[in-house]
Amino acid sequence: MLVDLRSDTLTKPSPEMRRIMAEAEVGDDVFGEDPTVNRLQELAAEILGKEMALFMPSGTMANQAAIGAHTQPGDEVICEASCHIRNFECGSPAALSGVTLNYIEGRRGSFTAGEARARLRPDNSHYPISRLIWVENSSNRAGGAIFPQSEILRLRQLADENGIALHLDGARIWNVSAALGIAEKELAAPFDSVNACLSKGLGCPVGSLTAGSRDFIKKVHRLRKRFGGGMRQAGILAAAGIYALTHHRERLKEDNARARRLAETMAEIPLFSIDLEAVQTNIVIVQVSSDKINAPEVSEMLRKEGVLCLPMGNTIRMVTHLDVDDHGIDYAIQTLQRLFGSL
Ligand code: TLP
Repeated sequence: MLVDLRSDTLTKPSPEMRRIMAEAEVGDDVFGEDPTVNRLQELAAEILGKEMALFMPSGTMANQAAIGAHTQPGDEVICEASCHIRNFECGSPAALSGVTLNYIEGRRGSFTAGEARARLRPDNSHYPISRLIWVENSSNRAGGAIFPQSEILRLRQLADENGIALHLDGARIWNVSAALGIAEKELAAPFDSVNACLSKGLGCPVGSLTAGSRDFIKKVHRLRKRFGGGMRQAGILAAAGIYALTHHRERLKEDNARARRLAETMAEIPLFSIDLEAVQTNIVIVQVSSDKINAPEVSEMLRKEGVLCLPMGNTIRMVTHLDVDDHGIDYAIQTLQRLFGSL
């Protein structure tokens, strides 16, 4: 038995998704002539509640193009310390857009409007210009925790008072929507722009979406070309996106529930310490709190039993997804209890 919990990016397209991809009507999307890409973009704009959406090759490119579209070199982006753009995008905000990140050490990946307000730069020639506030929801590194929507509304007010843009890295907005029972467009409404990934919980092989106003998407479109992300007969990939948006959102509640079961099991094993309150969607991050065994060793022991997880520092991460069912989670839980229950 193999239960791969390293990431929700590991899903393989289902036979039905592959069939729909193979049959997709295509054209050259750099000419704007791929009907399936155009359909996906219209559907995404509708679901995310924005004027327009653009199909992007990856979440990283979607994030970096959004930063580039909102800022000028020398500007500053206010974000949370653990966010993906700061830690896992190889320095791209500096390398591609020439911006610096003014990061807040928040809680569970979120921060308050008061904390953001304290980071705003006065209008003085010594300072960078505070141009963009960045929210990640759910927070990857905080174990899938949800950024409180009430605080997001306060951030909107702060952004309006100061003429700043507000962006959402909603790579896993679908899981947040499933957890809260709130539509994605409502979650995205306070933001000027939003990114969402098709290649994570939704189970597509490739792709992300960026949504916002017509003017914003025009800038993102140019940056996508500059970054080498103009795609040709991309309808084959967009077809998977349309299929996933239509068929795979509803089931994300199951992934969230499975992550919760995993987390509750691990909370009972003294070797692991876990912030159970942070486990609100499909990610579980536990600390290995022992001086006898470390996270890579725990991960290796699990691997030998067919349970794959991701060691990060002295934590291990497990992410539930489309290709792990209840049977797989039962096996992972039994394996954790058997290997570590008495340690
Ligand atoms: N996250 C991946 C890895 O890069 C760590 C994962 O396995 O979780 N925003 C967030 C919040 C993300 O978690 C990720 C990917 C991205 C953006 C980037 O998406 P891709 O991998 O499509 O460039």
